[in-house]
Amino acid sequence: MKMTFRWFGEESDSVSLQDIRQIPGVSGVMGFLDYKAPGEVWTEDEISAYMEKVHGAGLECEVIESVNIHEDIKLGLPSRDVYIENYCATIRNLSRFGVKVIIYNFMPVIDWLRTDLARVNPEDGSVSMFFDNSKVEGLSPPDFVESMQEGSNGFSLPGWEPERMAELKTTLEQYRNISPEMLLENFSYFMNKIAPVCEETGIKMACHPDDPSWPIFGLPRIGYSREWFDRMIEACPSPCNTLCLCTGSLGSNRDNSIPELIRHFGSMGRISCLHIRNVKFMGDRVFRESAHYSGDGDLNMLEIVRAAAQTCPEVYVRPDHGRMIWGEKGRPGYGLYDRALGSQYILGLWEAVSAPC
Ligand SMILES: [Mn+2]
Repeated sequence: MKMTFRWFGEESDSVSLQDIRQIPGVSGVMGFLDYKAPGEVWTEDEISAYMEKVHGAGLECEVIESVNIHEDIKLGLPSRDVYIENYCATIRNLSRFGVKVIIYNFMPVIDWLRTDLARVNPEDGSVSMFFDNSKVEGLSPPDFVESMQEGSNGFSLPGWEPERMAELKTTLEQYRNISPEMLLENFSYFMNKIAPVCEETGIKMACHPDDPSWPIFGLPRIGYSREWFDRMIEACPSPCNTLCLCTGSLGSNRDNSIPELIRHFGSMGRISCLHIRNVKFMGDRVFRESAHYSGDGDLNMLEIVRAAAQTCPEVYVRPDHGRMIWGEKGRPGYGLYDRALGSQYILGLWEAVSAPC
């Protein structure tokens, strides 16, 4: 297992590389070029400059989170072939700088969604992201994005970049006649086109689940259950077709047992990355993002880590969204303190479950 930390780049993150370097047991970042739009080629010069900074701070960058998929690929438009070619060029370029895994998601139009980005937890004054499904019902995505942006502390949220949002209405219209089956076909087309390049360069693609893990706003979705992920793997059996199993995203849906999902896909060799975090249910499809500690939420972190240590011991791990604590201000979910605590908790569990009896 390699413990890592997400890093959005100097301009886009309140956390510095040195901050990350000082967290015990964290060997690298899950890196990102924050200025690249979906569909663009990441050039060697751009990657080289980024890697120089990360390596200069004494950290690795073997995972990229994310190279986003252009909407035309998900929609299956004829223009997708150009964007897939660009994606292949990016895969080749990243592989020359030691990258082993590329995370992405296949969610139409909207990325992860919360109804409150900064909800104060009354018992201790910490601040969590929160989701209440009843607040989404009856709202249109554009109304929704507006309320999300207001609470983002001035940071642009991943997947909610202004350029993408400008075209939101048109894109929503284009999805009207796309069923989940068709989305799966478009996924299959994409994966099977890029698989030879992944195999030749040794890169694994890691699909991040939909968040929250059920269909939303009437849009087609395929990445939220064991059944759908089984079908996604069948659609492209290449070993490069893997998951970034996010315990909080999949855990938002109570039908998903996270330790079981990890055992299932881990023993198939299909988990390259794990995002580990906890959720606290507060009603039906109502939850908040809690501290990583099992006792603070509803997921069993010990069983999650045990399943991972037993079925995918070589996985890249990072603590996922944390709360805002100790007065910290930062990108929602991506402050330093709570995620650093989370990393130490996960490392402790991992050490304990891996120790010989
Ligand atoms: Mn995640």
